[in-house]
Amino acid sequence: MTGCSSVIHDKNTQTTNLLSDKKASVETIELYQRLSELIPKGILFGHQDATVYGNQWVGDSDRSDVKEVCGDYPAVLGWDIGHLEIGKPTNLDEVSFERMRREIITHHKRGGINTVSWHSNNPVTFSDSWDVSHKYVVDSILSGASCEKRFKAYLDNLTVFFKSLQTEDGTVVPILFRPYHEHTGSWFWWGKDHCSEDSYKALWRMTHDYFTENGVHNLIYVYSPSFEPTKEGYLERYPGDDYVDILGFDIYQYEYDKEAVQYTEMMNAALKTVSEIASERNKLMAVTETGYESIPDSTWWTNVLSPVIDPYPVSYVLLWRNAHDKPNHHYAPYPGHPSESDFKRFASQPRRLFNADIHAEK
Ligand code: BMA
Repeated sequence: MTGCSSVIHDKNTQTTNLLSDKKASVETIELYQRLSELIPKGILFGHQDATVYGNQWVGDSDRSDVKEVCGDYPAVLGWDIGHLEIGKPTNLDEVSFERMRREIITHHKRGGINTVSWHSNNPVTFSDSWDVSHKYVVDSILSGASCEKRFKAYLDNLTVFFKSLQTEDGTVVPILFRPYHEHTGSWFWWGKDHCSEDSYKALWRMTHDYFTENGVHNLIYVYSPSFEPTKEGYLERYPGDDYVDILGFDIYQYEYDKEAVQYTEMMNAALKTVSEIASERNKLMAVTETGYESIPDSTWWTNVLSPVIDPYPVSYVLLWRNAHDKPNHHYAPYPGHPSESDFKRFASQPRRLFNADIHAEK
């Protein structure tokens, strides 16, 4: 990054809030400041659902596959609140929201950082995020009719949850919130083929406004399209600097790309483009989702991931989940995994930041 920060400490040690939420809480402003300050030190390692399940375990306490391999928790924990909107007690991957709340608070107290994505159900068809059978869901939400009312009730459920993320002393835990992700693809109802550029931006802004107007001030907004190599493509549906704080993207390696040629090319193109935009707009950047399902390349960490991310001012890299109920659906190693020793090498590289590395920074 470029030495940017969202908080300027003036002579009276007051903080100036440069976040998109002009009423962001002090802890939220400070988290962004802390992320800015960590950029020169390295890249935070993140893992989705890391402390609630992993390879052949689910629901244990104080556990994480990554910790069992390298001795420390990820610095960033990823969570998904899909199904919170419809009032279910568990998310779409059966993580209970009670447990998620506890884990978010615990991780915050141990100095870690939490990010939340949202695989929202389709408010028109009542099916899941991937239901694209109705083409105008976003427009229906924005229509002012019954769907808008229903969707605002979804946002109300999220509001209650975000506000409930409190430590014993009443501090509300700051969250890197990443809604409506991968929207430049068309696999979710908020995707490219299912709404105009203006409708997507309007959905994002409506959501941001709704939360800020309803007293949710612990969110840092993270924008994360899928692969978009050009500035024009990346910014086509960008809701604006006043609505976004961190610029990310989701890119995966796939089985057909065994040598990682395409993955490396895509990552490089996206990292270059997004680092330029981030510098121009004084934003942080992150790799908001990545990985190689089941990590069939035993040296993937040091041969593929490190070399591609290290030249860029990346705040954090989030690896997707290690499903306990889908044998090949894992993106981080566990004890006995073929990439275990390479991950240990990766974790000991100078620019890697895990939980303990950032705890002292808090
Ligand atoms: C996908 C897969 C699914 C999961 C969804 C939401 O990438 O991991 O199994 O339900 O994310 O977490």
